Amino acid sequence: MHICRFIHGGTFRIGLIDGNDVVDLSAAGVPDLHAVLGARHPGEEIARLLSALLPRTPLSRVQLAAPVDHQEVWAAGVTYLRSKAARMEESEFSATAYDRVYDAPRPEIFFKSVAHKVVATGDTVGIRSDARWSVPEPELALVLNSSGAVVGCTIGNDMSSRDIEGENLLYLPQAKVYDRSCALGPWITIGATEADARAWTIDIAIVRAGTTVFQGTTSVNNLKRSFQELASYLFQSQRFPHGAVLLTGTGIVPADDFTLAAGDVVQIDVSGIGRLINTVAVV
Ligand code: DO4
Ligand code: MG
Repeated sequence: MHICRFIHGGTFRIGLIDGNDVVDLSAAGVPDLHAVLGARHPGEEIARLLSALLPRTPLSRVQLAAPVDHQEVWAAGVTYLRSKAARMEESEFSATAYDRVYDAPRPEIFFKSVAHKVVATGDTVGIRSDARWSVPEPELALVLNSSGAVVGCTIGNDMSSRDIEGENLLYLPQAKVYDRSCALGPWITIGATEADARAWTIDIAIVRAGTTVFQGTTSVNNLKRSFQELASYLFQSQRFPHGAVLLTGTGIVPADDFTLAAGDVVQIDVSGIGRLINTVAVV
């Protein structure tokens, strides 16, 4: 089951993807994502809402919005071996830190975005004008309720400036947080267990002027830490009344000579969810 945010008549609405249609749950009084995802049983709450006849619009005619409204977006890092190896290559200076955090009990978790800055599918992701080496990071994103339980999953792109991050670990917030550096979408998939999600694949293709210049694939099962382990560190000594979104880290890193350019199209597929697609612009 997929829950989306979409724009209709200039307002943001909550919808349910039903085949080729979007059913407008906001017509039944749903004000925001938390009203559905914060319910004790989101699936049952949706079934209850669907007992009324609600307006539907073909998905092809709907403008999807990023599937966050009041949630902060956080991100875990160095959770796949490929990410650890890439960071250690990128910076001799920080190699030990990446090596240590991969095996440490406490994961790396950093703040990524406030909700209103998150880019939706179809919109533009950014590369910094002062970065020389920019990459997308295709990641499974966990949607957590206010108790820290996983209630859904979406696709995330943790856009990153590798030269800035590699120069000094203390520059990580600048490498990770800037305009259009976080994309989420196309919607939130609910009802999958962690075991279901671990059978999913994550694929990325980067297309430049009609030619695929990078392709990569990984399995969610290569994620070293459990979903609950990551969520519990995020929720340690911190409350999220509307829940939160947590990117789980990347398992795909392009070769060191690759950098994104304006106009590139980044397409990320997660087999159990769908496709997140964005065009790159310099910000
Ligand atoms: O510490 C660097 C960031 C790691 C990251 O974002 C990832 O592994 O996905
Ligand atoms: Mg990342």
